[in-house]
Formats: sequence, C-alpha cells, structure tokens
Amino acid sequence: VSVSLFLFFFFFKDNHQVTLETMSGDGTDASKRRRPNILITGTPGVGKTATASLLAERTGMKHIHIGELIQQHKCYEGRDEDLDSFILDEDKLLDLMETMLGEANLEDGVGVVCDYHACELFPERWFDLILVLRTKTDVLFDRLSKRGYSDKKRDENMECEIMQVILEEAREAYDHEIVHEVPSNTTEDIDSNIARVEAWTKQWIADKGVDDDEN
Ligand code: DAT
Repeated sequence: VSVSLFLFFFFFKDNHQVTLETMSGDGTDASKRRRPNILITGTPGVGKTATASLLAERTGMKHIHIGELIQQHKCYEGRDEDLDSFILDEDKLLDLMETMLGEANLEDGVGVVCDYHACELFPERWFDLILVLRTKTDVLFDRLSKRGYSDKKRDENMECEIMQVILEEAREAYDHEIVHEVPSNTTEDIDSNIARVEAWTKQWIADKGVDDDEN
C-alpha cells in the first residue's frame, strides 16, 4: 500500500472519529424499540439511497437520507477543498438524529432506515442491522462518472470501494453478527436485498416477541 493511499485512509477515517458519551434514558434505547433500525452504508454510488428509499416505500419504515439531513440543517463546519467535501459537525448531526430516531421508534412505532457513506460515528445501540452495499469496479466507475465527480474524487472513491474501507469500518465499529455485506450491481440486487431485509425484520420482530400487526 503506497504512502499516499495510507494518508488517504488516515484522513478518511480520522475525519469521522468521534467520542460519544454513553447516554441513557433517551429515545434510542434499543430495548424499547418495537421495530428495528437499519443503517445502509457503503462507498458513494453503491446504491444506498436507491435501496433505502425503496425499502422505506415497501415497508413503511422512516427513511433518513443523512447526506440530505446534513445539508438541510447545515451540520458542517466548513469545507475541505482537498477532499472536495464538507467537514462534518458530528455533534450537531448526532443530536438531530437522536431526536428523529427517538420520535420514529417511540412515538410513531416505526423502524428507521438511514443511509450514509460512513458508519463508525454512530452509537452502536442505534442500529440492529448494518447493510454494507458492494459494487463491482466497472459498474461503480460508470455511476460515479455519470454523477459528474472529478477524476480525483471518482478515483478516491473507487479505491475506497476496492480496499473495502467502509466494510472494515463497519466490522470494527459494530458486532460482526449485525454487519452484512451484500452486492448492489443490478436492480435485481436491490430487490433481493430488500427481500432479505424484510425477512430479517420479520424474524427480528418474532425474536423480540413484539406484535406484528402494524407492519
Ligand atoms: P449512493 O446513495 O450509495 O451514493 P445511489 O442510490 O444514489 O447511491 O445510486 C447511484 C446511482 O446508481 C443512481 O442513479 C441509482 C443507481 N444504482 C444504485 N444502485 C443500483 C443497483 N443496484 N442497480 C442499478 N442501479 C443502481
């Protein structure tokens, strides 16, 4: 691994480091959830938003597109020109999300599906399943080119996908049992990933012994 790649990793990961205090009695207490929360993560372009929005449409889960939430609420502290991306205000984002998750889980009785290109910044207790989408290099190249990314940004993201940075991040941050790596190359993959999540959700509800009437 070249030095420049190492530096890229370091920056990428360091950018998302956060120390979280353990909060108790809040609306994100996992034992109080009657429906599971899911995080869909992966490199930009792998299909997180496409999958999460369809999953929400089919199941009635609440979808939080975290990238949009960051823009809407200005959860950033400036811009990193080198990386061509915003510097995240993690505290502001996490506070906001905690309120939204609490409301969805406890007041509306629904599970939440979040999508974001990083995962280690979120408290473990928020999510019951982490879905890491994976896309083949040539397919991702086309998607990122279509998105109008600069060559540099596209290549960095491709490298990130090839080196499975987000998958490793997920495995480090969460219990291995809840981290699932799934392909996202075709629309059939999206359908089968959603079917898999639906089956998993049914099992989660059955295991928890909470009633199944609402979903
Ligand atoms: P992400 O949210 O991971 O950045 P996206 O959901 O915005 O990605 O998808 C990027 C583009 O690729 C979008 O035009 C939809 C398409 N796409 C994503 N996943 C796909 C898949 N599994 N099959 C076909 N097209 C897909």
